[in-house]
Amino acid sequence: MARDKIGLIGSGQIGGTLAHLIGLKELGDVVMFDIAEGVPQGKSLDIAQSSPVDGFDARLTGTNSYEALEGASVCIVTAGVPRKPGMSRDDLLGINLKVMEQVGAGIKKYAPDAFVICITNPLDAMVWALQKASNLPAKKVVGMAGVLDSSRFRYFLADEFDVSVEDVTAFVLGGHGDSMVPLVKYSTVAGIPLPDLVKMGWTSQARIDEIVDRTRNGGAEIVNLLKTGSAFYAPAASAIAMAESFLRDKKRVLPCAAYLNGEFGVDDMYVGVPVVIGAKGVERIVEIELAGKDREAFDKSVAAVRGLVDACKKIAPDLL
Ligand code: A3D
Repeated sequence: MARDKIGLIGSGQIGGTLAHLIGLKELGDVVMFDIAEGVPQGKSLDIAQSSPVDGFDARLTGTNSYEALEGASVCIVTAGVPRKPGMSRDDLLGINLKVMEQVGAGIKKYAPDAFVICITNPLDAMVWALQKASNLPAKKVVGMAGVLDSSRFRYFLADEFDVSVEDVTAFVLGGHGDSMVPLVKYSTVAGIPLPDLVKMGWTSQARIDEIVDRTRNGGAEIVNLLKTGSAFYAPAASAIAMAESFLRDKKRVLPCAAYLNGEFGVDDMYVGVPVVIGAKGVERIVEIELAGKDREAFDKSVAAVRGLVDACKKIAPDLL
């Protein structure tokens, strides 16, 4: 059986880490694309030269031409520019929106059957724009944020309880940003929900509140430490979990930015919700019941995403 081709559009910090992980996990051959000349070529050659040491077989190539993505089964998009001092959120939105238009056109032409995972920020608006620009079926275009936000939440909880990360499950829903919604009720240690663990005296509500807050600010915490650039190891690992579920038809239940058309009372928008990812892409949206404070927080988060999508519509009305 021929190996799958995985296109990485954007070969920066996350792109390079993705390529390395794909090699180590033998998920397929990798085509790294970027507008920066030499960067995808240099990174792919460097990683390829590690393959004899680590013992993985994968063909890694770098390119500045979309043509090389021909026939890709998965495309992971990190192309874009980060926010620089003096740049407003709308400035960034305008620039990355143009990038999504170019990337969408490239995918549409050369990899129309691919499962597409968008990571570029502002995530929920960019994945929306990418789906419009590529015109691929909405179930084949998803955004990565929830897996990362949930993984941060899981890590902090495992640390708090001094238990294995493997035994902690957590769900973070909503848009990717300050308004994300970590769902305490659906987060567990070996199936025991957090509110029960508070009752059992394993932790206090105040500690849970602090962890929820730290999760919400997880991205900013890393940006402040790194000073140049943002997180890339955990974001790359998270997108790989999504790609693997598609390529191996694992049907994992993962929180992803998925296209909602009525589900959760949301129309024509991408928002973080639990989905099943299998060989057909997003095979099911898991419409859990949200009530009380969780519903309020989710609605607030949806409103924040709506604001970004409306700004996109204003900047690029032809996308619609
Ligand atoms: P970075 O290392 O800057 O890589 C971005 C790459 O995109 C650079 O190599 C650029 O040359 C390239 N690029 C720019 N314009 C184009 C274009 N038109 N076509 C192709 N390539 C282009 O960034 P990074 O890898 O650290 O992060 C990538 C993106 O992910 C950024 O938008 C981050 O904000 C975002 N991000 C999202 C999350 C989420 O959880 C959603 C987490 C971390 C980072």
